[in-house]
Amino acid sequence: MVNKFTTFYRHIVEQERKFPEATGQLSDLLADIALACKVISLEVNRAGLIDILGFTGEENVQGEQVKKLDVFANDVLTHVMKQGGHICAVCSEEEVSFIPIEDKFSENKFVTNKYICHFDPLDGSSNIDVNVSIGTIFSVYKRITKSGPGALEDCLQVGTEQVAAGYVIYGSSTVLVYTNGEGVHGFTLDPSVGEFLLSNEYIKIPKKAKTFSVNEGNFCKWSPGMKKYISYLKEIDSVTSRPYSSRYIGSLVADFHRNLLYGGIFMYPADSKNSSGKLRLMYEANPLSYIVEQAGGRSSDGVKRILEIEPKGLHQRTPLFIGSEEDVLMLEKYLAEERKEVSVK
Ligand code: P6P
Repeated sequence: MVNKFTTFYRHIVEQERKFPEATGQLSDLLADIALACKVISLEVNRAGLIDILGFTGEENVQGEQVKKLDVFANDVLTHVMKQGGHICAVCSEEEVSFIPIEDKFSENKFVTNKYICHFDPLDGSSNIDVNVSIGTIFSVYKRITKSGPGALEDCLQVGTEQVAAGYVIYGSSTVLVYTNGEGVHGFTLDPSVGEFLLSNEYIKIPKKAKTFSVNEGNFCKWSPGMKKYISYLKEIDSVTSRPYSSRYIGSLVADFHRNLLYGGIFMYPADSKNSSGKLRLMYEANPLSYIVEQAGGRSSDGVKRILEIEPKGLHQRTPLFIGSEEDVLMLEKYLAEERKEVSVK
């Protein structure tokens, strides 16, 4: 039975006690992220009332039309991170490069801006105007450089180096899910008290799914192995619970959250148009992969574990297959067969 009045901050402080060397900075940093997401949640839920919908007319680094809420979410997160003093750099989908941040307490003998953060400030933002759930994704690393503002090497770290990761989904309720390496935990925002209250502790993803999530509009652009796998899922075989149900919202955080709780495999493969897929390694694939592995699931680019991909750029894309372990393994088998057939030819 979950204790109803465990706030997010109380939970992270209790988690912190498991690490004797902890200084409390990561707890404060995570609390700052939660604060920023409460503010974003207010705005997202109010967007229908205020004329905040629609386009700013500008484009972001992805060449996508930027919605005002994207800009707002990015600004709130960046501002709160700068104020908090715990990080040396912010990286965001909305920013071309990383934002270095001075050590606010530089007169101290010890370094206080110990961390760096990657954010997708408002993922799925193309769904804002049609009231589909959207979300904020975050990923936290310890800095590599010794002091002062952060550098690119602090920002381009392999996913296994994450110290915390999470997302906030703005849907019928606002839910925060995070891991700091000690399991995956979910909190629901109670707007009446303005607190994220523990609602789901030590979340585990079912080992085998009955649902697959993929944009089948791209079917003709997929590789033969990918096509074969999707066709396999659609065959009728009660022993292996096929055909699977197809569930695709087109909002990564919403699709991922459903699969995390109910089981499922989410796929955004490479295709003939996007040779590296569409989704971003640093602020989409890595944080969700850390979470899914902590929940007992699996995540790969079809060949390699996502968390072991050495990043080359802040906005690097990767194919993403993530969710229930047995299903991701099955998908990887189909793609391995394909590679074998290609190599024999
Ligand atoms: P497609 C939303 O734009 C997003 O970045 C993710 O949230 C989502 O999973 C994906 O793109 C949907 O892409 O090509 O299926 O519309």
